[in-house]
Amino acid sequence: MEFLKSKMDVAGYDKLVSLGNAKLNEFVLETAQLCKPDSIYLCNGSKAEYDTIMQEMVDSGLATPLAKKENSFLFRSDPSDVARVEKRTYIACENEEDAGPTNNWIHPDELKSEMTKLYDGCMAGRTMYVIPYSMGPIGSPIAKIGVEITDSGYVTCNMHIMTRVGDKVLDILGSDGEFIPCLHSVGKPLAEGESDNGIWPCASMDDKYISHFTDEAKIWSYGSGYGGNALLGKKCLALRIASVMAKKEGWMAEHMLILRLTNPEGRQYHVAAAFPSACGKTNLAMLQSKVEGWKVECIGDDIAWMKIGDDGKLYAINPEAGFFGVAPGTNNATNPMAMASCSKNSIFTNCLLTDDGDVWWEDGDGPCEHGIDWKGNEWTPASGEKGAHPNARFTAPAAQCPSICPDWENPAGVPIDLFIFGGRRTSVVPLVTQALDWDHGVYMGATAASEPTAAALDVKAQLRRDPFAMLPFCAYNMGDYWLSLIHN
Ligand code: O2Y
Ligand code: MN
Repeated sequence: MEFLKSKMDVAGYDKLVSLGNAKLNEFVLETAQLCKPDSIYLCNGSKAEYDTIMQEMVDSGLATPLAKKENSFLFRSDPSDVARVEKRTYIACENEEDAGPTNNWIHPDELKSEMTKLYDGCMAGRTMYVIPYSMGPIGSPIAKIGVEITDSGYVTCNMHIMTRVGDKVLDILGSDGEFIPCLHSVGKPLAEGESDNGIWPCASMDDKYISHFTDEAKIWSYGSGYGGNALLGKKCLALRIASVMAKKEGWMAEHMLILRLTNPEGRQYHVAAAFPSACGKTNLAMLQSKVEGWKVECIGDDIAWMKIGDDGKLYAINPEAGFFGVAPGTNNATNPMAMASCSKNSIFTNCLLTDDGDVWWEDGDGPCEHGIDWKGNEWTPASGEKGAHPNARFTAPAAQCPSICPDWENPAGVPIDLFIFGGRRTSVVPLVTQALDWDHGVYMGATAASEPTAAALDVKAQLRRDPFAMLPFCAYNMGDYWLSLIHN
């Protein structure tokens, strides 16, 4: 660490030294030596920190403050960097068989050698943020700690909302605690005196990598600043890396919303539901009951970690702290809870900016006559183009959802009573079918198919099988996944 201090400005140096976590210090030191940032900043998770990083992005033209929404900001990404890219998403492990037929396998040595060349000097001119974060309530026996190192202020602010960041996580980590190392760079080093000038930094498609080293539980992402490619706690850690850990440790990491139903007699039921990306999980999770006397409360809208408790029941937690929801189609009729969740303290990406300083998107609340579209061009309904990108997003704190369940942060989780497997189908299959028994339910989940959405850039098929909505996220052999679910 002495080496770093002598070479660059390291905010948080004393904290790192006093913590004395050798694995963390090595991760920071090795990354700094490889990526060569101008400075290093250890995140403490405070509001002041969020405000400072956001203000820097406002000053540099990357973020636009919204006059109509308290403490909320709009970002426009590069038009090539608007969603997850599955063809650039890799599972690297020693044996190809472990990744199975549904993953994009590569040998770890080959991937490391390709990516190390790209990482060399990639953070020049930038700050390297070190983000200690917890997936799951801090200290929960089901929670996991990650440390994301990134050169993106946008990623850092989004991680503040989507995960639990900062000093409390370091306290739990201590000098010998385990964490999942996550390295991210936008892949756009700056020359001396150069700045982004308000332009979203990223690399070309062929240089984008979202890589998961599943044997050693670590993540390397390069070249994209967007969503699931860059906020590494979400799809990369909480689904792909966690799916492999869960298999080894005897629990489950699933692409599922969690909700609580309470009947008129006060009996609670907990539902976990798996639908592919952008197929309505957020809307179902935030449902409001129209049936007299029944109540619906939201626990999570995207990911469930589940473990069998001492009483033999399956308990689920939502490992996330926020929502990264699809904006188009969300409005006060389809999902008033989501609209309230993102009414303040939120980040919007690739939405249209209205003339009065609000955000707008297709199939939102009412029309828009004039604004600046997601590409930064003047827009009217006659433009013939979308005002917001179909995968435009809001990042909002889960605690702001009016229907959030009082137990959403319960470290013990909630007992699951039933599963739903669904997808986007406009024809052929019945709207709802009930499985005859457990094995029939496994068969239905394993064979579910869905139409493509804007959540993944490169998925164009008319219809694709998406077993348990985990096709892009199960980082081990899908055959083993199915077998583990069959009654025995
Ligand atoms: O990278 C993106 O565009 C978002 S990916 C995402 C975000 C929130 C919830 N689910 C997903 C997904 O792809 O399943
Ligand atoms: Mn999802």
